Amino acid sequence: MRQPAGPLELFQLGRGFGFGACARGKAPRQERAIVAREDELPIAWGFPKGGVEMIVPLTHTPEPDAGSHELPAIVARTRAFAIGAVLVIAAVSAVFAQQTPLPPITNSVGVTITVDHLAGPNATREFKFARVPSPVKDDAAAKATVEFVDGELDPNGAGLTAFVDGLLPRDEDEPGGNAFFNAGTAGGAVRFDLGRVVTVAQINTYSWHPNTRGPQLYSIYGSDGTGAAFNPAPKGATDPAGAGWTLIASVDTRSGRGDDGGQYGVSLTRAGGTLGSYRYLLLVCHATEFDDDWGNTFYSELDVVGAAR
Ligand SMILES: [Ca+2]
Ligand SMILES: [Ca+2]
Repeated sequence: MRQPAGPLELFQLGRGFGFGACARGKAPRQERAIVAREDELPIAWGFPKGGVEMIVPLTHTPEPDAGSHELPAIVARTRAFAIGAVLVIAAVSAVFAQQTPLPPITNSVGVTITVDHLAGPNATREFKFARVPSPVKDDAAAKATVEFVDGELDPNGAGLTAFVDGLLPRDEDEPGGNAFFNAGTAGGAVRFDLGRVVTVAQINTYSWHPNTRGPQLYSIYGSDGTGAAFNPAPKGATDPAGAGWTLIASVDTRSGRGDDGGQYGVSLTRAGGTLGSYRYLLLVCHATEFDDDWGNTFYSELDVVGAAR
């Protein structure tokens, strides 16, 4: 798709708005416009997937002044929106020009975070990684109760049971095979009640998506739930570490280079020991980016491996 040649303007097209550039076509009663749906805006501005190019019929011969013509019925525009469109696109372009900086990774003492990433044809429904074990059905979280704590779940997902049901998505973009927070939100938190205190040797998390919903960005906490300060549902800015929870690890699998799509397996272990003894786990998930609304990770499974007795 070629770059828009004319001034940026906002059009109303059917059910929604589209941004585009309008340039006069050779026919006196037509205009050529490059438009894209609102959710494709960042792509439309010179990125490969593109918007759609369309010929918009005029109902009268355009005036010499390009800013004075009307496209009734199909196209409604306002100059104020056009200015807004320019500002929005400038901001989006600036974001694309610089990669999202990686936040520092913190984890509780001695916890090793192993990350395996499979891309393209190497990512299969078996979730088979070089180091991280594949997901299993009979782990210590298999019968856990997964409870909503904070945020807004995406109703297009499989719901919270997807974390522990032992089922896996069959391809890289299967909303019904994953749990994830809603589009346009910063993330959220869920609690796993293992039903009893478990000495945890390993926690493994899995995700799969072709772009920015693939990487994992979360902190996970554990608690036995007995402390006087224990808050089972710390929300918002409440630090779980001050509410009876122990930080086990903060995980960030983003590379800082591109969308990082693919399949991820993350394994948390502690050399020579366990991760601790917990009845409850608190998973605090963060969107991987805010360039668009699609940054909340598609989580396919969370496994808890109990220590051998
Ligand atoms: Ca699952
Ligand atoms: Ca499992």
